[in-house]
Amino acid sequence: MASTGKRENPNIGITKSKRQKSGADSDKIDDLAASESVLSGFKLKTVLRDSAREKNIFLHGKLDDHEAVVILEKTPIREDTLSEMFSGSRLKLEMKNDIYSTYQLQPPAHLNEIKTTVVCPATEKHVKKYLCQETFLVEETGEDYRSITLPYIKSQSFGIQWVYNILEKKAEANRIVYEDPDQDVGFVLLPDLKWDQKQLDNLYLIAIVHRRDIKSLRDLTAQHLPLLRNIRQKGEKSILERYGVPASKMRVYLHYQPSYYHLHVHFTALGYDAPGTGVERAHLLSDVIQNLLADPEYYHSRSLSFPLRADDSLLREFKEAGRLST
Ligand code: DD3
Repeated sequence: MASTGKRENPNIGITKSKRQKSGADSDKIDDLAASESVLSGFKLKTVLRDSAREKNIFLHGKLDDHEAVVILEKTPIREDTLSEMFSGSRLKLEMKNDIYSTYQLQPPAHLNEIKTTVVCPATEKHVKKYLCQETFLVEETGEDYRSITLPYIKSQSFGIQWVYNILEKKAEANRIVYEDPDQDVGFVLLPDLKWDQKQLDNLYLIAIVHRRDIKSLRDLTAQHLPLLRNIRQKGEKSILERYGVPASKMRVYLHYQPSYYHLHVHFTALGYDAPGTGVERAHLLSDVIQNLLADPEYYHSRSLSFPLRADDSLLREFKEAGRLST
C-alpha cells in the first residue's frame, strides 16, 4: 500500500508551524481566525455528487444569502501519524467473533481533519461542474476553434482573478514552491487546491505563467518553446528539491479544454489517478514541445478532441454549427 516515496519521506517537510510562519502577513492570520465559523451558517440545498469510494461529498447551498459550493473530503491515513493514532485514540468495540473484531477508533482531533473547499459566491457554472452529467466528445478543427470556441471563450467572463492574485502575491504567497519572475518565460509553481500536501501519493502542483496573453494550448507556437522548456526544467528541479520526487515519477501536462483560460501546466504524481489525466483531455508537456518543434503552427492547425458536458453551452454551439454527430 505505502509507496517507497512515502517511506523515504514520512513527513514531506510541510509542518503546521512552518506553514504558519512562512511569510503569512497579519491580515491573512485575521482571515484564518474569522474563517473558523463560516460553515455554521451553511444551508444545504442539494447534494451534487458523493462517492463512498473517494470519501467525498459535493454540496450546493447558501452561505449568508450567497450561493455556495462546499466540498468535504476525508484524507488518506498517513504512516507517520500511526503511533500517535494508536496511543492517543479511544477505541469502541463493535463486534467480536472468534479471531475477528471491529472497532470504532476516535483519533485525537488533529488526526481527524476533513479537507473542506468552499466556493462562495458560486456561479451556476460552479454548481453544474460537480453534477454528474453525460459527456460528448468534440473534434475541434483549427477553423472550429476560430469560429466557434474562441468567440465563446471571449463572450464568457471566466473568473480568473484568483490566478492574478497568485501572480501578484495577493493570495497563497506563502504556498509558492518556486518562482521564476521573468515576464516572458517565468512562472509561479505552487500546490493545486486539490492537494492537501500531507502525503506525496497524490502530489499535485500547477505552474502558472506570468504572461497573460496565452489562453490555452491552442495559442502555443514555436515562439513559446523557451517558456515551455523553462517550466519543464525548473518545475521538475524544484519538485525534486522540495519533495524528493524525480521527473520519472511525475506526469507533466496541459489540459485542453482547460478549466481556466490562462496558460498553466499540471504536475501530478505518476501513481496518482488524478482527474483529467485521460487521453481525451491531457497533453504531455514533452509531446507539446516536440510537436511545436516539428511544426511551429501545430496547435493552430491540428484538430484537437475534448469532452464536453451535456449542459455546456459550448456543446450547444458545436451542435448548432453542425459539428457534432449525436
Ligand atoms: C477552481 C480551477 C479553480 C472550484 C474549485 C477550483 N489551485 C483554483 C482558486 C484558487 C485554485 C487552484 C474553480 C481556484 Cl474547487 C472552482 O482552482 C486556486 N489555488 N486550482 C490553487 N493553488
